[in-house]
Amino acid sequence: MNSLPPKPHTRLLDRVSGPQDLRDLTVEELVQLSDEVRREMIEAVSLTGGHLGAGLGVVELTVALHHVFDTPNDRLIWDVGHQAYPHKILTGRKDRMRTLRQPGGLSGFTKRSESVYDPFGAGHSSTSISAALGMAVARDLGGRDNCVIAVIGDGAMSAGMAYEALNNAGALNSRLVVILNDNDMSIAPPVGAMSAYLSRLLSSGTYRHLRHLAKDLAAMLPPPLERAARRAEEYARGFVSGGGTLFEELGFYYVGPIDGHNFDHLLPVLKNVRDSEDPKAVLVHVVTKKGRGYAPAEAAADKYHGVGRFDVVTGAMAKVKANAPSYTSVFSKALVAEAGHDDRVVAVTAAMPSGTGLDKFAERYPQRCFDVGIAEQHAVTFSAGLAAEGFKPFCAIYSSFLQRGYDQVIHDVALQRLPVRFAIDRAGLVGADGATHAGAFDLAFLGCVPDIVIMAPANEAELMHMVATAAGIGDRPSAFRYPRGEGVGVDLPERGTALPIGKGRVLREGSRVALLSLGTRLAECLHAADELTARGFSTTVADARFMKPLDEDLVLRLAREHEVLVTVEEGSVGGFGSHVLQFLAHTGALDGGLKIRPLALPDRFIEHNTPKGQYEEAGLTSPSIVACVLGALKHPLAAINA
Ligand SMILES: Cc1ncc(C[n+]2csc(CCOP(=O)(O)OP(=O)(O)O)c2C)c(N)n1
Repeated sequence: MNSLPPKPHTRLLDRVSGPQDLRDLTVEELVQLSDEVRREMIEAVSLTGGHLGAGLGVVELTVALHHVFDTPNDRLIWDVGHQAYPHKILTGRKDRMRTLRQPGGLSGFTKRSESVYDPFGAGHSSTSISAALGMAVARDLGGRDNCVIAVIGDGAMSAGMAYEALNNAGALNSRLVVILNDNDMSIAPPVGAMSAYLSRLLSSGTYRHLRHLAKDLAAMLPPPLERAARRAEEYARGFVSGGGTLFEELGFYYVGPIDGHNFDHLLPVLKNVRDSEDPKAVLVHVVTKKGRGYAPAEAAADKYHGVGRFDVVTGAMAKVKANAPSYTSVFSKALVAEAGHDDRVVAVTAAMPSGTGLDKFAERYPQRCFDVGIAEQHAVTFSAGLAAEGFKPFCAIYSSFLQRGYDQVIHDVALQRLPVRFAIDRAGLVGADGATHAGAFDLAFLGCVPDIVIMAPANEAELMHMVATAAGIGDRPSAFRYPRGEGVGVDLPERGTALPIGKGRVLREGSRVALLSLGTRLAECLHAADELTARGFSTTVADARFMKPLDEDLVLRLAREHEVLVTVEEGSVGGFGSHVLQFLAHTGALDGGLKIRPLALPDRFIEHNTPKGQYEEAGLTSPSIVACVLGALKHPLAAINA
């Protein structure tokens, strides 16, 4: 279906200002409302861009949950939060949907500060069961009786954290509902044994005929559920016992699989689960289709997971004019080039093959590329194992997701000096995905780890050189971090050339001011230098290339030969500038008259915006750099520029 269903004259949705308005609707009305929510969501996302497929797949589930449960008193927790657009439409945010992911607008994820209907914020995956269990236990301790429901996808179920939570929940005797939204997709097709297990559950338990269901219920359900089911036989519709499932072994009641687009299945099951007084966790296995109801998204669930603007009728995505290849694609090209020269080069991704560019590597070298699922901790230690056996693993993980694997970086990789190469994409501020996805902290959290080499390219050719450099570092771990988006448009070599370890480069020699950049803010430094030079302040610009080992000769020379030294990085406090300061403090270079100013991200989370807007807010653009220098020099124009 390419075109959407015709618009009804009176929209039910217009009468729904919150979940209380859909509690009395009939099934027919819920079906109509679902169509309207779907239409509303497609139209909004076609204008704003954002996550499309996941939300379309849970429209009926969302409507059913708000129909059956007493939200926000009952706590509804969406895993990742990227599928919560229908939930936002139904919980009083319909009029702001066209501000999604825009500066000052709605977040693309659930967020506590945005609505009482978002009891737990998300962005990173597989946290929902843990959070829900905490809330369920808090409810018990507080003597309340509300329901707590976590909705988690089959992709998110591949993360260790989800198992930790299931394991705990199965033993805690606290009433909790986990809805496993099984659409047989992560961003890419799901991987691993759990995914295969869920498929087997589906094929063995396809929705059974009604006459079997009452028997199934009597056999499997706890007494209150059984009673409720007996009261109304139609309540039984949709129940199928998986019998002896993994989830039952973990201490859950398992209910399913049920059709997540069919209210005749959803409503009785959810009502029974709601009314159960049994202090035991229940897992409801719901089967949905990602992209449901919008043909282009159904046909290409991976491509429509997250989209830019698109044409609703044709599904055609708006072309973004690219001036240069993206850092991600350059990393991919560079790694393929390295792999062609060395068959020990292997690549690891945690469920992000296209996001990291490793899909291209996998096309070329399918045996040497490993998608381990949403499992960053495992990805790191798995890479350590590969390195311990002499391979050259490139572990490609977004900066913010690498936070998940931090202990593994220290304990399994660095402590053993294993040469895992970390390709850290989405470093720095990432724009519309906002604070949950910002790559703000990797320089700080890696910089304090002994023996690791840390690089940040200033442009895409430098990235190629850093991939080659990392390939050659065989005696310790290394990392290179690069931003989301396109490069600056420099010529690219066929293959990178290894750089001298721990050496920076000077791009422009001056005498009074030195700007020392790490990463892609170099372009802003060069603009700032133009401006400063035009105002009569002779300015040196240097690219550190390495945060670790630090180019101490370069740093010392810049400190000794200039009146002002400004460091610039797209990372939090505690990163590059802090290391420069630490080093200079011990040399005594700070005891004289040097005015040093470390420019880093401010000590607060930066909300979603355009990357440009975010960097302006962070004070990391050329006008801010100029203002910082003028301020250090106590120049009268400093106040005007600030
Ligand atoms: C820790 C972490 N790693 C990776 C991601 C990127 N990511 C966002 S959604 C997603 C797929 C989730 O799949 P699933 O849970 O099945 O939900 P669906 O989108 O299919 O509804 C991934 C890998 C993330 N958000 N958090």
